[in-house]
Amino acid sequence: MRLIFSFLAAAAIALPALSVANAQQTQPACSSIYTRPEILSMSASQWTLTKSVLSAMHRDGWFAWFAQIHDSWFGKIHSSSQFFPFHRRFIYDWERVARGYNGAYVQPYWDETRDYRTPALSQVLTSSWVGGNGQGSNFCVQDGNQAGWNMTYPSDHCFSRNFTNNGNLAPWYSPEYLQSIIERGDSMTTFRFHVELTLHGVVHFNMGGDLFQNYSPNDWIFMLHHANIDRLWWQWQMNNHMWTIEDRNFDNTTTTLSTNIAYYNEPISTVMQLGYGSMCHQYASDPIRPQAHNSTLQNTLINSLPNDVLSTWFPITAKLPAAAAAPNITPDIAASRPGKPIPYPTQFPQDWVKTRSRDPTTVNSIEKDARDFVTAMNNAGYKSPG
Ligand SMILES: *[C@@H]1O[C@H](CO)[C@@H](O)[C@H](O)[C@H]1NC(C)=O
Ligand SMILES: *[C@@H]1O[C@H](CO)[C@@H](O)[C@H](O)[C@H]1NC(C)=O
Ligand SMILES: *[C@@H]1O[C@H](CO)[C@@H](O)[C@H](O)[C@H]1NC(C)=O
Ligand SMILES: *[C@@H]1O[C@H](CO)[C@@H](O)[C@H](O)[C@H]1NC(C)=O
Ligand SMILES: [Cu+2]
Repeated sequence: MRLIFSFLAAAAIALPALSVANAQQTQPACSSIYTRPEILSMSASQWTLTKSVLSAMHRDGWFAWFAQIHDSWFGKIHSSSQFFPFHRRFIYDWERVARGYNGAYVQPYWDETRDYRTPALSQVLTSSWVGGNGQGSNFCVQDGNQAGWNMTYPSDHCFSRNFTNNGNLAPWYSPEYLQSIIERGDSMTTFRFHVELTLHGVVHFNMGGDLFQNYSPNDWIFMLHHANIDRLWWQWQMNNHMWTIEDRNFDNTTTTLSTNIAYYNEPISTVMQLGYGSMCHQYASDPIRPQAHNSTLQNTLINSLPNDVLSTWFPITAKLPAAAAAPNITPDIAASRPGKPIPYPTQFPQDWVKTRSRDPTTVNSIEKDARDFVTAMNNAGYKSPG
């Protein structure tokens, strides 16, 4: 009885929220939704199928095709409002082609924040999965599903990775920081810059080789990475930003929902809401629903952080009812929890920032924010379970 009652109550709350979210929806609802898994949760048979589709796509020139589009449009689809919509549409396009080879293909994502302390030790980067660092003077990748591949775009070369930090990869961004970005991103510009210039940039930069170039889709990690970036955008969208897109386009005009997606010439509105039009995918961690769900991480934050730190860095979590009840905890209580302090993330070298013509002031302020975050969390005695 209690179960039935809560189900009805939940449905009554969910319906008005859905119709508000759909006020701007012009696309038909998908008749079925498929789920993109985290790569390491794929079954052995699903991974075998995925690898064989990828080999066939490589044989038929699709890696070069996608690398060429990304390279040609690079300046327009980064550091602008195009960043999220273009890449959502682009990953969908890749997945569409792959599903033409085998309808059971779904594009997995890599939850890179899980591996943020020591990315080089990630299981994803082992020979059973996508392989690790390149070998020899040209850093040709010799293991994983792209082992020994020769790429043709922009000219013939071996498929390569050149990990930073002498092959060890420096730490990147914690799940806590991404959660903080999602909660503090009060405009598309703020949220987009934080994602683009932290986790997004550092994975490209740290991996080196093909993934570091404007033709980065040569490395299939590109698709895993951008599916994850897309998932983070969706998490933000579910926090009352379903239709938020205002941000500067590449020509410095203000973006609206009817602005076209670069290269595809389709309105941005067509990709905004998962579950409609061609966007019939959802992420295993974040099934389609009108509002964000409370996560285990949020519970950990509520139970571990003093209220001032919580409200500064996690304003949404701080407003959850449980937060009001959470007592201030002293650092030594926090220190007895499992987990470890958060390491400071990799910073981009200044010369790289200049050559990529990114605005150094913006990059520096975002990197400072990320360091201030780590300092505040560690000073509060927070131990990251990750
Ligand atoms: C890649 O190119 C190299 C050098 O041209 C060649 O020796 C090798 O056999 C090629 N590998 C594949 C898998 O085609
Ligand atoms: C590999 O990366 C290092 C910096 O991490 C750089 O100095 C070196 O030139 C790169 N090598 C190649 C072949 O790209
Ligand atoms: C873009 O437009 C805004 C608003 O008109 C203006 O403040 C800004 O300086 C422009 N930026 C560039 C790079 O032209
Ligand atoms: C999150 O949790 C709080 C209480 O713990 C609850 O009141 C709220 O409805 C939850 N939000 C969602 C979207 O589930
Ligand atoms: Cu890109």
